[in-house]
Amino acid sequence: MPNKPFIHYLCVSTFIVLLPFGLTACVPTGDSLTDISVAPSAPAIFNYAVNGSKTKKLTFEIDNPGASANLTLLQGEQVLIDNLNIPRSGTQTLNALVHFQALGETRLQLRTINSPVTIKSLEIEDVPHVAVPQFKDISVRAGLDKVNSLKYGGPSVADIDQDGDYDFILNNHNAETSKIYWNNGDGTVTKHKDDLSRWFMQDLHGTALGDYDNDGDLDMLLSRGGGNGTNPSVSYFYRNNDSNFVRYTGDVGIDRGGRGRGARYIDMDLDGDLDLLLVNETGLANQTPQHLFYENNGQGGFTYKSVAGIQDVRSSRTLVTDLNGDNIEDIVMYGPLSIWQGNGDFTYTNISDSIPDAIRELSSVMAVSYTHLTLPTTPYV
Ligand SMILES: [Ca+2]
Ligand SMILES: [Ca+2]
Ligand SMILES: [Ca+2]
Ligand SMILES: [Ca+2]
Repeated sequence: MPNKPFIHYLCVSTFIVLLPFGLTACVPTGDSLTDISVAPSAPAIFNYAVNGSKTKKLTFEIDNPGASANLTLLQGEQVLIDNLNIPRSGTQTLNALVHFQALGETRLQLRTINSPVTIKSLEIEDVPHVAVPQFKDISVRAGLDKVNSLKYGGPSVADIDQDGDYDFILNNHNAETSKIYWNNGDGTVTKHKDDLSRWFMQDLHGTALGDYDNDGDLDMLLSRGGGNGTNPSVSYFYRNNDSNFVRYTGDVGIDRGGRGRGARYIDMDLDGDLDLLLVNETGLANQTPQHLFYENNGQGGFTYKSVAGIQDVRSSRTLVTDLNGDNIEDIVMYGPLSIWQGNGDFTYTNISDSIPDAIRELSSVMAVSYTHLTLPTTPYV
């Protein structure tokens, strides 16, 4: 017997403008809603009675007139869905699991950014057998700065000081420097005490950690942006000297600038040392190559290498993984999506034709992950 909670809602913009004339645009239909208009300046607010299980599956049929949009669902101040990516224009179906804190009447709010959207239907179903992981923000208690700065890329997480726990580099883009935090092993961290001012510079992007000289410690690459394409910058390379990072950029042969976004250490020629891929955004003049490859010369330095094909891809996000299990790293470039199979000799073969059409048509892809799925013999939903 499906749950049939009582639902009623109103659209804020409609409320303000049309309340004297009635709320004819928003028609509740039991546990499904239809024709909800949400605009960046006009969220939709509605009451919802949480009955049955606290965990629900929400299925949105969304019409997006823009190129892309993002949808957020809030229960009071609590975020239930954070920037659900609506990746293309037109009508599409997306779903999400949410966990309500309590049963009973509550007020929900839908927000959108980048484009107004119309939710043609929203179906809400009980999923009592699924547990949604719950997280609590302990950043300040743990010793992390909460800074109001744009971010780029996720943090770099590794045991930098080799004491058995993960340390963190948190990337900030503009108003704050990127920061290293040492894990104290007791649920707290300590901010790197050395001269952070040398990293207090603007237009920072992603970081990467890898042991480029095979001496047992992790060395760091810090990507720098290119002033929106006007000022291509050379990424900074830091060698790890007993957990002190010393900048060696030019000394190790990294000498070409770009509109830096991220870096990846990959042994691209299978000779046992880590080579470098510096991923850049497209420059204003569409310069080529867009991405920079450096071969590790095995003697503490890098040598620039031209890698035909992949170096000119107009994407600036990267996933490195071994897609075909041959122990050679492959590269997924995305936004737009293309897939490059590593050949182990510093060449990459474009195998993008293997992408299903439904995925190839997506635009504004913001994240890609890879996992090995073993499907159960008895399907469950
Ligand atoms: Ca550590
Ligand atoms: Ca090292
Ligand atoms: Ca190598
Ligand atoms: Ca491979």
